[in-house]
Amino acid sequence: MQTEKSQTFKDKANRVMGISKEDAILTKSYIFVAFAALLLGGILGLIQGLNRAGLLELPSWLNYYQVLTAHGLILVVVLTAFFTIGYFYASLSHTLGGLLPKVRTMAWIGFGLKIVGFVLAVIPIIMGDASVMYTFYPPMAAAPMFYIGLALIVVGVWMCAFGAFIQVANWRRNNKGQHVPILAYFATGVFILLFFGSVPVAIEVIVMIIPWSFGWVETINVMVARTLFWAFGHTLVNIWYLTAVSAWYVVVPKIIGGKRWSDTLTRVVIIGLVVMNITGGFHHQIIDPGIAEAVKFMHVFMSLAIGFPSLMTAWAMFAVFEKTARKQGGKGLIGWYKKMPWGDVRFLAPMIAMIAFIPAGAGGIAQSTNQLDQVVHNTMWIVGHFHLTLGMSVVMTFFGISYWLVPYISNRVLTPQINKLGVIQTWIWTIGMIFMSGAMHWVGLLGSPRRTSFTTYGDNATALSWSPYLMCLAVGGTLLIIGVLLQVYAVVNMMFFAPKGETEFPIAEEEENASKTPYWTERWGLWIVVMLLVVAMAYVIPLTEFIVNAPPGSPPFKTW
Ligand code: HEM
Ligand SMILES: [Cu+2]
Repeated sequence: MQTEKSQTFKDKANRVMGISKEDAILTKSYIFVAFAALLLGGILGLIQGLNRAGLLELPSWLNYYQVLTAHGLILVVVLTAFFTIGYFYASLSHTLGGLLPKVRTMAWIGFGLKIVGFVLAVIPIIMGDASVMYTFYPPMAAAPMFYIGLALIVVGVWMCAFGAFIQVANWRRNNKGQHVPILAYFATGVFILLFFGSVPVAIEVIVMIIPWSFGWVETINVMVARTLFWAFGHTLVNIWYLTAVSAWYVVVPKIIGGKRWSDTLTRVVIIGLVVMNITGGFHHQIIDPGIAEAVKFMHVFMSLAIGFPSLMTAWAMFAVFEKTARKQGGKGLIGWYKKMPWGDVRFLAPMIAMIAFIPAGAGGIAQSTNQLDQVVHNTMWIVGHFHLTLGMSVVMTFFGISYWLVPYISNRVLTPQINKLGVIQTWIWTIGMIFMSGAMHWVGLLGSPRRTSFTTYGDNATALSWSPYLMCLAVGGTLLIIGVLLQVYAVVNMMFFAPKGETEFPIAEEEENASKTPYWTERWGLWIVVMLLVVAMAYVIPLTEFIVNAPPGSPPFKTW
């Protein structure tokens, strides 16, 4: 923690006057784009849900796979990246005494690159030249412009990552021997993962796919491409998770009037998630041929290792809740839960998000197991799984954050009306997701494939038996779109119309008798080296194998 003495004048001024105008506009822009993406992506999701239930026939100019590509890209890349960056830049600004002008400029350049990249990627999707879905697996090939757009998005993310590194390094220079404030520490972990995790996908897109999609090279090594994609894709998942976890550890305790869980343990969880993360990629390729069993085993082990910091998180959070509630007079073995502020959306949304992570994480462990994955691979189960993890645990935490972050950056306040709206929104989203994700899991077990537009396979009996579940899916999707509309309304209201006033950036304090955090937690150089060693252990042998014993490469295909 920072001591009084070491605070610079700017630091203090910032604390008194709230966020600087320039930093506020930056985060506001990122958050605005994130929620615009939620609106657009949600509408596309509803179209898919209604189509799959046989309730909506798409017009001839709108293909299911076009919609699916856009839905995936807009929600997986745009919503999450813009929210994460906007949130962590506000955190850096708040806890490190305002952004350096140069860092702010980098974040704006990153913003521009991402927007331009997104527009370039969307044009071919709309034209029907890029229905390759957000995973863009070769040998399916989109128009080159799609990949150029993706590459620009990655470079835009890098600008923001380096901006964050410069900001943190600058603070450390001016505060020698001190621990980086906890949210800035989370931001450091997230941006390290964003940078190192997106290097593989950048290599895939820039070195392999773009030349191939232009026709400069004839064939592509499909195995290498998929592997590079998932080294990134799996890391991305954990970046979202780490972002949500930051709010669980740091913000939620403050909102319930409690203290933060052990600072040391929190930092160890962050280091653990950073070091062990990139190596889980092959659990997305468990069913892929051509990967040695031993390699798959190692990746499954590494994937399950991530469960360890997750369980530590679960333990820590419930300990904080119980402790706080008991201090406030909560009684009984579980009776204390009544003391929690269930009517406060800033608590309710992340709380339900955390609870949802229990079945979500369990499903993930099932999928990481070879034999179990045989049953659910490429079925709707998987879609159910990531709507529960991403659509529920992560996105609902983002929603919960928005109810204080948006007023904070807009110099406005959360009114009781909007809080109430938020509570209603949270329940609608919860019920909608239970319906939709539950139906997806179940119908997946019955064999319904993912990424497949409506068909009864010539009135095949098995396929017909899916109908009631798909109908449930559509009901859930309809509830969710109501949730999307309420949430977007709340954000716009808090950004532009709510009454003016000061809103606090909620950061919980450490416990009074907390033991001193050891300084090795600050040695990021060391942790990055460890991370790279673990990555090398997981990827050098299989990638060498794929390249040296490469099967014949594939020319591009347009399968739609
Ligand atoms: C209104 C809310 C939503 C609805 C109704 C909805 C519906 C759907 C449906 C029906 C599918 C799948 C179809 C298939 O495999 O054929 C799907 C896929 C997907 N959804 Fe959603 N969804 C919603 C919100 C979200 C959110 C909030 C996220 C993430 C932040 C998300 C991420 C994804 C992803 C990544 C896919 C997979 C795309 C692919 O397989 O290429 N969805 N969604
Ligand atoms: Cu994964």
